Amino acid sequence: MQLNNASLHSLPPQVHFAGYDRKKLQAGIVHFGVGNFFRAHEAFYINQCLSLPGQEGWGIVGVGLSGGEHSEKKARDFKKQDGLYTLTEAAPNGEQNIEVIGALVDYLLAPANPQAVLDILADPKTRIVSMTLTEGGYFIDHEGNFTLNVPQIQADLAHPSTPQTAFGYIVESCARRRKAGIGPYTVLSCDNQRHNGDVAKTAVLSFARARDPELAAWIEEHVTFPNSMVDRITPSISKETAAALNKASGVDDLRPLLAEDFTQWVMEDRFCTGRPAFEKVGVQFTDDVSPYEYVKQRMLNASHGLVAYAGVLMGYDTIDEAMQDKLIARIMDDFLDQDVIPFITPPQGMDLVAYKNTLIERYTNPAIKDQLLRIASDATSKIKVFWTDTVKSLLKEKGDMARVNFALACYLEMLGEKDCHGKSFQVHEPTLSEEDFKNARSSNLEDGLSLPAFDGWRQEWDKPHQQELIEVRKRLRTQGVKAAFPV
Ligand code: CS2
Repeated sequence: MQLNNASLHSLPPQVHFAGYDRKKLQAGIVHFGVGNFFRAHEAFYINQCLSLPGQEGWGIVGVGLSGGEHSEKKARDFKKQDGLYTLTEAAPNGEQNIEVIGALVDYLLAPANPQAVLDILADPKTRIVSMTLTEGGYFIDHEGNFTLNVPQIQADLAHPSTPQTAFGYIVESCARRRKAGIGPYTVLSCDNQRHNGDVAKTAVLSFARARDPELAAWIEEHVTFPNSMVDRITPSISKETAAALNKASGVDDLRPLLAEDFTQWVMEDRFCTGRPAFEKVGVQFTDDVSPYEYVKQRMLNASHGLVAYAGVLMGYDTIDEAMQDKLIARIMDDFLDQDVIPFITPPQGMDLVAYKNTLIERYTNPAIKDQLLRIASDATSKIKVFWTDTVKSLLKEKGDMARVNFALACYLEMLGEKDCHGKSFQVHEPTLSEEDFKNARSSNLEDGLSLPAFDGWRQEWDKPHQQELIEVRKRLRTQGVKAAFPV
């Protein structure tokens, strides 16, 4: 059965829909970056809100920023299905729940129609602009400054009415709202960034200042940028997985989605023009998200990276498979126990060892089979965000760098795109230059130290510590991955 508004009322019994009237929905949120994570996380929460009374105004218009065949196909698929898709939530114990998500009321491909995107952003009914742009998508350097000197940003400054970036769109739409006397909207970042709202604010205000300081002042005064911590493991979907999901649901979904049953969203309650009833659907509010971010990024995302870099080199494909390897399971455990947990203060009442055990359960969830290459993608940007504080703490406290060096050495070796069995794979590293790849692959191991992933602690990084990393790499290259694991 095809999935669309008409078939919503005759879904197979194993497929659930919250049962609200989609005809009554209005767009109140515009979202940049409609990837799997957004569809399994924000859209999942909004879907639940929409079934509550008085929430019809919070439908989401998705915006795709990049063009090309892949994006056009995605837009066509969403259109065919009236924005609907199935989300299979899979628990580690094998239980599954299949839910139709109806939060996406429209999807716009920005390069094809920038005016339509600006129109919806400038519409008074739009009260939240959210985004998942990825860790590297904010043009922020390691000192926390926005980089104006990149082609897309320069293009957006030169041609404000045909932007290419989320920041170009936000600032131009704020200019239009201000001119028309329409109030602001809230900018809600949903990326894995430390203080993602502050990062988004820096990006938007820096861009706005370069364009028009008065407009920047208006944005600073009126627009709010709540920080939030987001969490839900959402793997990529291969053709085979899609077919299996559709077989189980009995629906011919063109974009079926799979996620773990665990989900978390913690945010600051700073919405300048109202918000959905998030508190009724499991979102936690707090005055300070930092302890939640620290725990999530330094424990989950960093250990995810560690397992992924080592696992890819050892020839594993998925994280549940890698976690079966005793060396990997042990280093993940030791890394969290010894290199992370002692240096972080958890939110009140949170037990970090219990959190670690939940991570192990989540990684080994056999239904998810999260791809190591997905986790390892854009590792350069992720290391900057997820590892810098851990490395700095260890350097400061003269801690044991063995496990961190092992992870970083694996990252550098991974850029050689060959596993220990000689099998090739492809990394996705949007921010690395050819020169960077050359340095990572160089037989002079010192060249690898220049990679931007390490910029966050370069100042504190003394020669003996650099040499330690080089030694691990030597072992990796001469004796293989297994021999390079710290004892
Ligand atoms: C992963 C995340 O890609 C990565 O680096 O660690 O996508 C992770 O799955 C999510 O942050 C979980 O919330």
